[in-house]
Amino acid sequence: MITPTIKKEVRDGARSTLRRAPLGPKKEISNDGALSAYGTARSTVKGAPLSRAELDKIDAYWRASLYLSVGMLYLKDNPLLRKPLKVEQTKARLLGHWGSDAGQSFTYIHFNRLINKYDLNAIFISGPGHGAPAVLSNAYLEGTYSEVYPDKSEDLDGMQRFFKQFSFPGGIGSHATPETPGSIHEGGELGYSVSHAYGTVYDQPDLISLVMVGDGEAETGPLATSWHSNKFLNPITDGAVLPVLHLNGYKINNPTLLARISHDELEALFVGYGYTPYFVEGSDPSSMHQAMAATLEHCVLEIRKIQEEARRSGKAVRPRWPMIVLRSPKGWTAPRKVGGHYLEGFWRAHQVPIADIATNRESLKVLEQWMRSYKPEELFDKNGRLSPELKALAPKGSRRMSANPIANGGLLRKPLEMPDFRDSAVEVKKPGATLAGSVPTLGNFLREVMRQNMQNFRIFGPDETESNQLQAIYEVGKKVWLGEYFPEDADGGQLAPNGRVMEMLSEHTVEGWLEGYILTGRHGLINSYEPFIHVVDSMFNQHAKWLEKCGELPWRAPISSLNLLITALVWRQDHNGFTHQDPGFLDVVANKSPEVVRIYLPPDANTLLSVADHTSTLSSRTRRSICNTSIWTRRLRTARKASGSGTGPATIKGSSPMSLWRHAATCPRWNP
Ligand SMILES: Cc1ncc(C[n+]2csc(CCOP(=O)(O)OP(=O)(O)O)c2C)c(N)n1
Repeated sequence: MITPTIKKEVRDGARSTLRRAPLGPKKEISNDGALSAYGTARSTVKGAPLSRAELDKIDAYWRASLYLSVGMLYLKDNPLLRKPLKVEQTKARLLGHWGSDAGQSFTYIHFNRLINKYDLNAIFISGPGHGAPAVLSNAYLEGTYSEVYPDKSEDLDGMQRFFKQFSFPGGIGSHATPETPGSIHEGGELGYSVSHAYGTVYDQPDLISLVMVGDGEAETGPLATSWHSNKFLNPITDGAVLPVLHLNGYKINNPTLLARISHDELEALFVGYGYTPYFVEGSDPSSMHQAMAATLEHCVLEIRKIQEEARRSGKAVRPRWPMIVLRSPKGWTAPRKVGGHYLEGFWRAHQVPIADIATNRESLKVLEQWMRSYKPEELFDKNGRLSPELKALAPKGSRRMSANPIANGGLLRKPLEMPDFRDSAVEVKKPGATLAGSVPTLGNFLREVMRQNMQNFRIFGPDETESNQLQAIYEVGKKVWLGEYFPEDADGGQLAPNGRVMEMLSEHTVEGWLEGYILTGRHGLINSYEPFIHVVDSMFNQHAKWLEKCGELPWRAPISSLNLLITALVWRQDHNGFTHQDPGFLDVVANKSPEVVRIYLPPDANTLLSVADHTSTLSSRTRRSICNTSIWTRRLRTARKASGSGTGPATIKGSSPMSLWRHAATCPRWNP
């Protein structure tokens, strides 16, 4: 009898592993234990790079951002507490989130130091998004907010309006929504921060996207799979993502899984994903400042070293990219207990931490004391402006993460160089007589589009580009692959470290990449089977909503369309039977405003070419989310019957081919 073992097949003989992995909780959860978010900093990277004066200033800047964050949640008047706080100066309905603000702001501010020191080109992506006060307060401290919204000026009146508008009727939402300068990711529905972040850095070699990942968010499927994006990052031609897993321990009501597994297990998880995780853990501000300063700097230098080495040698190998695990208390710097219940360091700090200020005078007092603990009088001058000494810590101009034009990608977007689509057309001598596949014909055209746009156009898909018959594009751009290579890959594998097609079997991840790519000013297309594009229904919704909101903001420049080519129609159940899903993705698209979506149903090869040309050109001018679909079979059958001939442009009695094709789209401007 053969005893089963964990076996690893290799070409030159089998090797097996019978070692037992060192799993299982090894460390107790206690205030002194390694899993506690409390205490003096514990960190992988040692060192204290900050002088006393620097540390004090960074701490003061952080306090300023935290003061503003709490102010946003509660106040509609008396912004700097120049008078004792009264209930009527607070908002009647308290909304927003506090839990992740301090950790996010802490990371943001420490990265500012490195932006200044190394002249970094960086953006910040707030994974949970509902930590928006952290991002908004930093945009305000950097002056960007007042530049974009002059009525939210850097003075007492402006601050009062800035506070009041947050989560207030007619104001802004409590997430990093499109109104937030510097944001390309609103959070809201959790799970897409890492794929968005990677999408931003492909083909942007000097960009670092600093992404804060919620530990709750990290439990979602889309986020869990998106860690693999590092296998598609070319250190020569792409920038870098620096993920910071925000291990603040709790979600809305529950502990997070990653905060309650052993240190070894957590480390092994991220090593397994191909990262080098650096830990920064604790709650004592002074030592945490030093630990975070040292760790972030170490990571930036490591990123630079990886990139310099790859760019010098010309060898695009897959390195172990750095990442950070920041374990800090949820609601850090709030009172530890209120009314006998744990607040800071517990799930109660997730949203508005003290909710009964209107009915409980004691709670109002606690809130006031808490806000005053940040010492606003030391941070802002008599007019309500951040003190010049602190202001000097913020990066300048477009180096501010809130003002980086990459996060308003339409500003940087270059139109695609478009070949003439007629050059790829199928010759039609007489109607209904020519047989030609639509998608292969499109593949020929996309190959030419790619050839002329090798730096700002990519094609994405879960695993179906070849199955969808788009393989002509591989003549110009192969599939990105930074993993290991086997000899058989040379036999039609089409893999290359500098490819232009991105395939991973996660519709979520490829959709996230494309969104990140176009939100930062580039162009692309997803091809996917109709039965499984449903997987990203909800991401599509979120992107469409983002676009709709952007349309109301004059300062947001239009970005390229999100193009989806949908193939393998579910109407054909003869092959896969009833195992595949339904054609309902179009229902999801069709219920969006026509201002943001277009559906095209091109019934033959040449019409599909015309659609591809139209949508690509359109994307250069307007803000559109377009569903390029090839759901065409039923309409064509109607046409075929009428013309009595084979596949190809057909006529229905009394109508020209033009008018027939026109019915195949929801776009009034398409002129096939
Ligand atoms: C996909 C999804 N499911 C559920 C929610 C509801 N929700 C909002 S916040 C939250 C907890 C998030 O925890 P975490 O990501 O750790 O955020 P943080 O603690 O940093 O605020 C949940 C479940 C959501 N926003 N998105």
